[in-house]
Amino acid sequence: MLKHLPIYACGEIVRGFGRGSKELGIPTANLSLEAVKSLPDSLQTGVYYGWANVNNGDVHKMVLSIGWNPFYQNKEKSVETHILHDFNCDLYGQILKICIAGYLRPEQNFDSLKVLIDTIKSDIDSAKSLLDTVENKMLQGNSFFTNKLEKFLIC
Ligand code: ADP
Ligand code: RBF
Ligand code: MG
Repeated sequence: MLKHLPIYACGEIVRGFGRGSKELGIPTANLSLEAVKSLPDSLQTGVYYGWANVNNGDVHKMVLSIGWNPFYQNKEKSVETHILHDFNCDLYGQILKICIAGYLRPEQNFDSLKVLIDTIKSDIDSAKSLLDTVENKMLQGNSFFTNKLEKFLIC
């Protein structure tokens, strides 16, 4: 599975349950179903790190969750990106581009919301330092992030 990385993907940011910001204080940009389906089946569920931009803007570090969120037992598989940047607005309808650089851990269930939040915060710390390697910084500069952006094009 890991031999497929890095993976580049893009799609429209759609609405989820709205829990990321409200319950966790960690907003996640959820990819459209078409974009989720465009990812290889071999990409296992779990937590990943990489790079992301919105509507061809600056490329920021990100953490990514792929799966059914066992803590919430979602019925639909989701691909959610928390971008390590403060946006002052919501991003629904905009185009998210991601580069999945590496795998962190499987999705888990937790005894409390606090443990889920603390675990995501530690994922963020890991991603920050892992993305500082020369090899991973090169991915940030890939022309994929600046290539012509066509709305609703799934690549
Ligand atoms: P939803 O369940 O609808 O995805 P969230 O609470 O997870 O709701 O996130 C809401 C929205 O917050 C995202 O879709 C995006 O538009 C916005 N947002 C603001 N800042 C960020 C960020 N740093 N990373 C990801 N999304 C963000
Ligand atoms: N949800 C889980 O149920 N278990 C997890 O282990 C888990 N890990 C996550 C790691 C990261 C980096 C992020 C951004 C989200 C994670 N989530 C996990 C998803 C979380 O429950 C979800 O973002 C919120 O429910 C809002 O949609
Ligand atoms: Mg979300």
